[in-house]
Amino acid sequence: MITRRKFFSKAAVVAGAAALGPATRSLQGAEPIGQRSEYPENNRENSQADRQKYHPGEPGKDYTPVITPNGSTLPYKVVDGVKVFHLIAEEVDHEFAHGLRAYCWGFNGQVHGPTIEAVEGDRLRIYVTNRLPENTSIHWHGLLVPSGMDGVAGLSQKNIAPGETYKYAFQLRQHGTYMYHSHSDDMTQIALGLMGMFVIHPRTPTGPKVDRDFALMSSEWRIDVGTRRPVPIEMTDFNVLTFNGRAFPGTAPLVAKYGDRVKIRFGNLSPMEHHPIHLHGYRWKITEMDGSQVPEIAQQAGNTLLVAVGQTRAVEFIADNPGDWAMHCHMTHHTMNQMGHNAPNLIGVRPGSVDKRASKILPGYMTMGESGMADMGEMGMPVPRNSIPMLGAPGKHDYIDMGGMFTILKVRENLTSYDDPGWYENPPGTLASLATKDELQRDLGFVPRAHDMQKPMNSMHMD
Ligand SMILES: [Cu+2]
Repeated sequence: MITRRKFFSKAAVVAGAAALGPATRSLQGAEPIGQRSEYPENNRENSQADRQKYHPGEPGKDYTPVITPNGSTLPYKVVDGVKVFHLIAEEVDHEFAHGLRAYCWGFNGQVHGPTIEAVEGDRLRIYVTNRLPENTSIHWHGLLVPSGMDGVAGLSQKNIAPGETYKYAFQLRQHGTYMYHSHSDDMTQIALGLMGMFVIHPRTPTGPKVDRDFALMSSEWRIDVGTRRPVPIEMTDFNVLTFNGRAFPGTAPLVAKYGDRVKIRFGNLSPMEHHPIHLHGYRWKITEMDGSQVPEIAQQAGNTLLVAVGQTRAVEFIADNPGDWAMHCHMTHHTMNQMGHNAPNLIGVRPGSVDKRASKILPGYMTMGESGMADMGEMGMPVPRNSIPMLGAPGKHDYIDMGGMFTILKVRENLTSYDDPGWYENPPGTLASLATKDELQRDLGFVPRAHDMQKPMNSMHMD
């Protein structure tokens, strides 16, 4: 980065050169004063050697591309050594999971926008076209850019009016996991989905190479049952929770080969809530916080990681435990689909003849939830059009009564591709099963039945 002091000293040298005349040929190639470069803070690095050093990073050669499950990576082209991207903010008819669509705001036909991926040192020009009915602007969340490129409408730049295209130009001076999002009418535009991930790979990678590199952005929405427009003024009662704009069972699994080094980058741009993301079957290490690398000695191990609104985190682990592993926000209401929260509590209630009597005036009436709420999705009750109340998914062993911010890590031996390998085949002896009478007699000394549990474990003699 060229500091103010360096800029002035350079200006002084060039001014001096003009006064000295042809004696100072060594300054040829320096930017003439008054002619501003698109990359003013990097003029000094625009030499031939630096252009070589910072050639536009290439996927597969300079980095292992990130996988955005249910999403994509924004394509680019190189013009005179600069990577050129184009984002189009527009309305998108988006599917959250089969059975629920809504008119959201996204980029390039997607919710959320495609992941922008580049390499530290790359020079970027990002064009942003506004096809929304109101002003917008884009903030590069966490990126070290000149103030006028920071995208806060009114503060850093003029609004991008409907129909206009703005140009952002900056050089990437860092690496790590970042995000981009609207910074104009933020409450509305973020609630409707105008955001995406921004991944910058290191120019000179250190540490072990990652085999599978996933990016997941968390968000939350309020979509009233039967409607098709997220409610931007919601503050507390969100009913659709998503990874990359999809609610389970609409989330694509994360597939890894046994032995792969897996990296998962989390970003959270939910309007209001933080999400503790929990992975089953593994212990990961936290390698990045808000894009900054955590030194190896300081990398905390764990299995649940709070990703607050506005934060990014990255974790790494070796996929050494084959199976189908749940990964989800651990707030239980964040793994439900469009559940209302104003229903009466009927757990333990015996409906008696209520159903029969009520159905005379409300055909099809059925008291629900008196033994818990797990069955509601599976029963396939008729639901209002365009809604997924309590939707889960058929699993290998039973119905999976999960939804929302939930996905599955699938780790397999002998994979030939990273396509969804289907359900995990449990090796013999590694699947929870119905206990036999012999086993119960041997280990508990009795066979428990539903209504006579007189002998709980804590009354047994442990000798
Ligand atoms: Cu959550």
